[in-house]
Order: sequence, then C-alpha cells, then structure tokens
Amino acid sequence: MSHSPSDNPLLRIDLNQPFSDQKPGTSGLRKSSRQFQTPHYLESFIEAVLRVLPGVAGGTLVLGGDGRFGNKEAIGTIARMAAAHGVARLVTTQAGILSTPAASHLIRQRGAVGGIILSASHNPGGPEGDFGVKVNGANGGPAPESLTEAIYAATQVLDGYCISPAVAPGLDVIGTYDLGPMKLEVLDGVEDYVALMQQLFDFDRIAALLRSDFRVAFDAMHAVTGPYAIRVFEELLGAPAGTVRNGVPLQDFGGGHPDPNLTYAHELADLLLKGNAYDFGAACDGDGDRNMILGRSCFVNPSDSLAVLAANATLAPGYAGGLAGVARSMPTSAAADVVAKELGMACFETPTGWKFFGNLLDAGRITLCGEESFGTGSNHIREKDGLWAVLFWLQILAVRGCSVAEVMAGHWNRFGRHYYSRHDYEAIASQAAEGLYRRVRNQLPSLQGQLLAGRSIVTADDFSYVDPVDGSVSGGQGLRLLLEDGSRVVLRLSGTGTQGATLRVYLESYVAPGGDLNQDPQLALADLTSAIEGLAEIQVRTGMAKPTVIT
Ligand code: VG1
Ligand code: CO
Repeated sequence: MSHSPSDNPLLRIDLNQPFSDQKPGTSGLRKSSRQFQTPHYLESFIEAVLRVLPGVAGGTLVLGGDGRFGNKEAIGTIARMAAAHGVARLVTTQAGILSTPAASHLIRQRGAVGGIILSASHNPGGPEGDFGVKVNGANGGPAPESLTEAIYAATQVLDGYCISPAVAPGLDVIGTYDLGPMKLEVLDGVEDYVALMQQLFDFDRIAALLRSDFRVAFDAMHAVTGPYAIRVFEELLGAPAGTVRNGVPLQDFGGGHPDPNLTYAHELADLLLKGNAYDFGAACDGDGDRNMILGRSCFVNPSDSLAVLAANATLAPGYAGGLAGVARSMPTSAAADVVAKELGMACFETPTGWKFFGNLLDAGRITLCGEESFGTGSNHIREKDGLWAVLFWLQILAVRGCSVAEVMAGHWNRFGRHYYSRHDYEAIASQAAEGLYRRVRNQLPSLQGQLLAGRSIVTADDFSYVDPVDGSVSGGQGLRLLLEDGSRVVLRLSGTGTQGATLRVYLESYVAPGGDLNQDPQLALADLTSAIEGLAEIQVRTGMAKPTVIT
C-alpha cells in the first residue's frame, strides 16, 4: 500500500478472494449482522471505500453510527484502518452515537472529505438483525452513483487490506487522542446538530407552544434520535419529562423495527389516532433521517408533509426568504408539484434515494426535498432529517396556532388532495419478485393507451433520470403507469431489504379543490389497487394475500 506514510506501522492482511456481494443498494451496503461478522467482511468494504474516496490521505473523515449491534466494534476497526490509510483526523462521537443528519452536518462543518455512517437505517438491529455502512462524500450527502460504482468495482478486485496494529481508544470520554499518526477526536454528537436547528427555527416560539396545553409525544424507537430529542424537546424547549419515549438507544432497538410508519410505530399511532391525550406525535427511524408526523386523529402522509412544509416554509426563520425550488422522488405524490406551481417555483422529480437530491441542492436549484418514505430535508445538510421535519411542523403549528388536522384541511382546500398509499410486500422469494417485475416491464409498450381502472394509460415506462446538473443518466428506476386523470401506479423493487425481495406498489389519485377531500385513502384508491393486482398478478406470484405494510 504505497500511499501509507512510512512512519505509520501497519498490518497488511491478505484475502484469498474478494467478497462478491458488496454492492451498495439504495442507501449503502446493507447485510445481516451475521454476514458483517464474517472475518474480513467489514474490512474489505472499508478498504474499498478508503481507496476510492478522494482526499482520504491527509484529510478529515467523520465516523459514527446509530448505536446498533456492532457499532462500537466497527468504529474501532475503521479507526485503525483510517490510520493505516493516512487519514489526518478522524472525527467520531461519544459511544459512537451519530445520527445520519448530524453526520452530514459534521462533514460539512469540518470540511471533511466524507463520512462513514454505520447504520442499516430502518432495518432491525441486533445479532439476528441487520448492519450497514453508508458512505457520504465531501458535500455531506450520500455517495453519488459514480462513487458507489467505483467502490463496488474496488471490492471486486480486492486482494487485501491495511490496518494499524495500534489499539483504538474507547469512545466514552470526549477528547482528542493519537492513533498512530492520526488524530482521533471524540466529541458530543448532539451539540453541533442542535446548534444548527436553533439557527433554522424559533425555539422561543416553539417552547411557548410546548409549555401551553399542547401535548407532544415523540417516539425515538430505541434508536439514535433519543439523545437528540431529549436535548431538544425536554431540555431546550421545556416539554415535560417523558415527552420522548424509548429515548435510550439500544443495540437491538428493544427488539423493534425502527421504521416510523403506522405498522412499526403502532404504539405512537394508537396514542394519536385512537386516544385524545396528545395533540402532536412524531417518530424517527434507526439513524434519525426519517420522520412520521401525526396530529390528533390525523396521520400526515409524507408526500403531503413535504407539500405542507413547502407551502408554509417562510414561517420558519431559516426559510423566511423563500425557497429556490423543491424536489421529490418519483414515487412521491405530486402534492409538492402543485404547491410549487402555485408559488411559481421549480419542481424536480428524481429517482428514489437521497443521493439524487445532492446535485440540485449543491447547485442551489432547490431548498426543500422529500420522499414518500417518511424522508424530508433541505439545503441545511445533504441528508434527510427526521428531527428537523418535526421542528418544522412545530414551528408551523406555533405560528399558525392551529391543529395538524386544520393545517391539512386548509392545505387540501387550497391545493387539492393527492390520495396516496404505498403497499409493501416484504421478503418475497427473489425469483418470484423478479419474475413479476420483469413480466410487467416487458408488457409496458403494449399498455400504453390501454385502460387501467377505467382510465386510459397515457404513459407506461421504466423511469429514467437525467441529472439536470451533471447530465448523468440513471435508468431502471421504477415502472410507471400514468393515467389520463393524473392518477398513477408505480412498481419498484426495494434496494434496502436483506431478506428475499420487497415489492413496493405506489398508488396515487388527485382530487381538485371542491371535490370529495375527506375519503379514506384506501377506499379512494381501491379501484387502482385491484386493477394493478390483476395486471401484475401480485397475489398469485408472491403467494401473499395482502401487503406486509400499508402506508
Ligand atoms: C427505501 C425508501 C427510499 C429511501 C431508502 C433509504 O429504499 O423507499 O425512499 O431513500 O429506503 O432510507 P428502498 O430501495 O427500500 O425503497 V434510510 O432511512 O436508509 O436512510
Ligand atoms: Co434512515
């Protein structure tokens, strides 16, 4: 390894053959914890990252994770590898706890060459759960496809890796340590992030709301946002102790599934949707980049959440000057498009995955962006940001002085309503899922002009994206059936699952102001649901009578 300084003793470990399965998916490399415990497995992927990421030798790198099983040990290993690769300064956090948005902020603030985030996001953790490695670039955002492809190519030809024999320090005490010639800085992973939130939102105003009889329940799902949420809601904003539930990060997330949706965060959902003790509820996922927003008897679907933030953005000090534009991922409903049109700003449609927003944010073409999968964010960092979205909602409610349900009703009355649902069929046999998907894709040319649920299909294609900033093309991003009345059905195979395949079916139909805005979404979409069931033969081919998760 010629790029390691000669005064830096290192071990060179030879591999008999490279691992063949280290292809990053929608959001990094995600595998079972067991797989990651295979000797040299983590090290191989990290070696590829350290070889490919520009500026590693002599640069600063940020490292942390969501606290899941394997987090601390992996930090020790990666620190020793970073030292062997000539990293000048490695910035990590107490106990290795660092949310994905906080990592993005640290990378930017420190001028780091990138970051490594140890998380499988919303996938369960623990010895029987999943582990993951996300790689971010110097802008603080997920590695673009060009970088992940280069990392993957490097894993395919790897014959060994380098690691420092020095012992990595513990992560309990804040301070700066020497690890070989590298400086290893252990800091409080919460502080800088919270300071950024205080710049964007009016904490006094939100505190006044939380000290009134407005009751908030926040569910950290035993994942990374606990320490952040306790600092923000209970310590700084004065919400009563106990506002943050499941606030201690656990290695296995308490056996739960840290995915903030109506199925996996059902305890919180029941509190808000069935009880009346709370006015506002929110939850974040394993690594803190997603959010679910609930009001009393009111679930805010994430596509609508993005639209509401866009329509009300100027109520937050950080966005008082207005927005440059908005972007949403392709399967996300067009609710934000309608707001953008009405407010006269640009709106972009990108493939699924936050990495596709990076260029638009860096170029200043958009300020807000979001995905239907409970991800919302802005140009303050280059990741989606769960707590940021929660604070944004509280800011809007504090200024407008109304309930979540009133915000939604007002929004639909003005912009119309996009009835929307995602049906996930999880852990299907891979062959069955791929067969189903291939069959529909092959049918696409003949579907154009045909009827689906009584409406003509005006476009049937496999979504392909041309990045407006750098012109790069990303094809094969999801099968779209666009109908004459603006309704649509989209099919995708997940890139984040670790067991078999997950089929996602996205359903959407628009009702303009003046129409029936108060239907149950599943009923409003029932004709599309049964039409796509017939067309894609979902039940027969997956052997599943109904979806695993309906959002
Ligand atoms: C899912 C979501 C996608 C999100 C991705 C990463 O991907 O659908 O919108 O960007 O997870 O989220 P897929 O390929 O399973 O549909 V997370 O919170 O890793 O960071
Ligand atoms: Co996540």
